[in-house]
Amino acid sequence: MALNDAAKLLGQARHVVVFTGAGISAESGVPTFRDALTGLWSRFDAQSLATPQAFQEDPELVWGWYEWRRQLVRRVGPNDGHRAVAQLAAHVPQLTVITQNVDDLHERAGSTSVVHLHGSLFAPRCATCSRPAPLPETEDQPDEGQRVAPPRCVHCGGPVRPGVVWFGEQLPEAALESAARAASECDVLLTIGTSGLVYPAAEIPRLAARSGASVIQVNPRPTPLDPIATANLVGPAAEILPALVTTAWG
Ligand code: BJW
Ligand code: ZN
Repeated sequence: MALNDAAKLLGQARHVVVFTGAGISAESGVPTFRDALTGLWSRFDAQSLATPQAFQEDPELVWGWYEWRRQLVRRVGPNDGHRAVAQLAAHVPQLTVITQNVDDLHERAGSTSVVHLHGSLFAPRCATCSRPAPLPETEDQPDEGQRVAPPRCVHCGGPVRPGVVWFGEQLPEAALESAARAASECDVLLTIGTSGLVYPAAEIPRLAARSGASVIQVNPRPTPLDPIATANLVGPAAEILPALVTTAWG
C-alpha cells in the first residue's frame, strides 16, 4: 500500500495512536539498540547494563553508561519525524503518542502527554526507597564505558538509579494501561522505528490490529510486525512522516 493510501486512512481516522521506538530518534543522532552496526547492543552487553542485577553488581558502570546516554540526548534535538508526529495533534480529533524511548525528543518537538512505556533518562529515582531524585547538575558527558558513582538518596542514603525499565522489570502500570486502552480503541495505529521484539510493548500494535484498527508501519527494514501492517512505508521516519502529513492534509 502506497503513501497515498496510508494518508487516506490517516485523514479519515478519529483516534490515531502513534507508537514509536528508537528508530524515530536515529536521525537525531541517538543510537538504536538492535541495528547491526550502529545499535547499542552491537557494542554493549545488555545483561551487564540494562538489568537490575547489573546495577546491583556494578552501579558505577551502569550509572556512568546512562549518564553518557543522557548527555548525548541533551546535546541533540528532535528531527522532522518527531515534528511531524507533533503536527498530527492539530489534524486528528484524538491523538495518543506512546513511546518506548527514554529520550525527551517527542516533548521537545511539541508533543504533549506522551506515554513513556520504558521510563525516562530524566527521571532518576532511589533504588532503595523509590523516591524521585534530582538530576545531577553536571553537564559533562562521561566517556563511553566510564564509571561514575551514582548520587545518594537524600531521604534514605540509597543509590540513585536511572528511571528506566530494565529487562525483567514491570512496565509502569498506568502507562501500560493507558497504552492498551488507546490501542484497543483507535482506528489507526502508526508504528514507527521499532523492531517489535520487546514485550509487553510489542503487544500494543498487535492489540490494535486485533481490535480492528489499521496499522501503518514506518521502518527502513522488515520487522515481525510486517504481517499485521495494512500499509508498510519503507524508509527513514524523518523523510516518510513529513511526506505522510503533507499528503494527508496538504
Ligand atoms: C528506523 C530508522 C529510521 C532505524 N527511521 N526507523 C515474551 C517473549 C519473550 C521474552 C519476553 C516476553 N515477555 C517479556 C519478555 C522478556 C523481555 C523481552 O521482551 N525480551 C525480548 C528482547 C526477548 N521483556 C522484559 O523484560 C520487560 N519486562 C517484563 O516483561 O516484565 C515482566 C514481569 C512480570 C512480573 C514481574 C516482573 C517482571 C521489560 C522490557 C524493558 C526493555 N528495556 C529496554 C531498555 C530501556 C532502558 C534503556 O533505554 O536503556 O528498552 S531494552 C530496549 O528495547 C529499550 C527499547 O525501548 C526496547 C525496544 O527497542 P526498539 O525501540 O524497538 O529499538 P530497536 O533497536 O530494537 O529497533 C529499532 C528499529 O528502528 C529497527 O526496526 C530499525 O530498522 C528501525 N530504524 N533507523 C525509522 N531512521
Ligand atoms: Zn531512598
